[in-house]
Amino acid sequence: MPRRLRHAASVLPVTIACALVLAACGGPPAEVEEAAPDVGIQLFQLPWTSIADECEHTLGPAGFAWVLTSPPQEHIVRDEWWAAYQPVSYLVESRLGTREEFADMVAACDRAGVAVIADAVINHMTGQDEPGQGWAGSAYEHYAYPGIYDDADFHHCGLTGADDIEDYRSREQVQTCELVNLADLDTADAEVRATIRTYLDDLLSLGVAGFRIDAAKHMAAADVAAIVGDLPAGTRILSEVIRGAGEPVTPEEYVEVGEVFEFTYARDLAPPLSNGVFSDPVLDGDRPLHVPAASAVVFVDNHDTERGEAKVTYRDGDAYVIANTLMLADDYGTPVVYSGYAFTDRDAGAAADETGRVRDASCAEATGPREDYADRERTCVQSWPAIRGLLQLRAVAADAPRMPGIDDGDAYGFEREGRAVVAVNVGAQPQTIEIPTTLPSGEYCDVVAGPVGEGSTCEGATVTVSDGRAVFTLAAGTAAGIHLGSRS
Ligand code: AAO
Repeated sequence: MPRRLRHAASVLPVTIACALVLAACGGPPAEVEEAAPDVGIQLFQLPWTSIADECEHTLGPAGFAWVLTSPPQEHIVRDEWWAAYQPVSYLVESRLGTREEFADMVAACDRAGVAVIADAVINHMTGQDEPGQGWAGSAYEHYAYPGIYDDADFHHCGLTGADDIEDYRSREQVQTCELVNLADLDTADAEVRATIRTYLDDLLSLGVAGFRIDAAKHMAAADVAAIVGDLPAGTRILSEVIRGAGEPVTPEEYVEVGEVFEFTYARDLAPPLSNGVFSDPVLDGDRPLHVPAASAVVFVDNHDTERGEAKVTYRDGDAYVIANTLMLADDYGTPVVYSGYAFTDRDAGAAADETGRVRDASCAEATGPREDYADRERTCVQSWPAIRGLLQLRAVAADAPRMPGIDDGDAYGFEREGRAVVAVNVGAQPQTIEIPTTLPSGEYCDVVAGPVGEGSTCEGATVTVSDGRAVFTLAAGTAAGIHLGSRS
């Protein structure tokens, strides 16, 4: 059984001396312990060479713990981004890079303290009715992948007209019919399991720390468990199981296998951003329709939802920062921040050269949020000052309890007891909100304007804590956060 990562990482004795934190430190240097990083970043359709650079220049310095890549295996040759989700073979050769580049990326990220989680597409092969050749030159037919799988390795469910899933309320359809015509592997079969396992072992040999299991819902949880069950201890398994109303296959079934992407989290996060009504999960006592915190991977959006159900994406700059503030300051689940590219066409692939290879891109000099992205321009969310500041706040918050939220008009905020306080204003007018806190009295720098430390002065507004209250004065549509290490 793979070990699950704790949602709040253990506190490490990392010390921020106040003198390093703010240029104008008053009094004796404060010592602030930080938790080991736990936050991930999904770098959607970014080449391995670029991810290697990001690990060194943005992810490691910002304190990201892990990066989720797009699928690395050979895929069909098409311009759309989703070509990556139609495997032709398990060669690590794709429009995102070669096997060698993948291995170099893992090593570079490792040096930067960033683990690599690979997106493993193991539920199916292609959805192509016509024979073809994959990116690395492998020949294939819809149900024939020479040397890998033949027709007997696939489900032909016989339950629907085209063997496609039509009714998500039927477990049998969901797990034995085809997801949008994708040839559905019979993952109950021992040889199929062994072939998939060989692929996962190969990626582990290249140094990955774990896997996102794509379309896990479409494989019985027992099948996924059998495939990943005896992987080396510590291998992370993140199952994609979209929670669907009235559906029999639930995320809870996959908790035994590892962590699960909890789609309810983003769905619950969005409405208050537009209506200002925050229902506080701490006051409510629990979080309905959420897997246990230690099993949950949470996100504001991902590559599917930014093209679908997500109410808040990079397009909504300020609201996106607010949503990420609430997520990163929260104590539920392991967050994964999302960073992709601007698009108007849902299917449009990332910018590529004339051979189809995705072009390198760097976020080292980027900032945001912005409103003026060109089509296919990278959003570079990992470089936004707010995200970097919030990673610092989260590390200082460590495993401090999340105190009950304060909902005041269009503003809302909460404390991580004695360690950090955040507040947001989703309204169209400026608003002041007071949050009870046990932080020491003093002046604090708002780190949503950017992290403090390494000689940098405070970029943000100052928040005063006195008499057990933090007083935030927030412009319309803004967020702010303070932590023990941001006191001047
Ligand atoms: C492409 C073409 C197809 C063509 C196919 C084969 O678009 O027209 O037939 O090639 O040639 C990606 C793309 C697809 C692409 C595919 C293969 O998104 O467009 O198809 O690559 O190239 C279901 C699965 C879930 C899956 C999601 C897209 O359960 O696993 O569909 N996500 C992953 C990846 C995704 C990828 C694949 C899987 C395939 O993240 O990028 O597809 O490898 C309900 C169900 C969900 C279901 C959705 C969508 O969700 O609960 O299980 O996801 O519907 O059908 C509300 C509801 C919620 C509902 C949700 C929908 O919130 O509460 O129940 O809305 O947004």
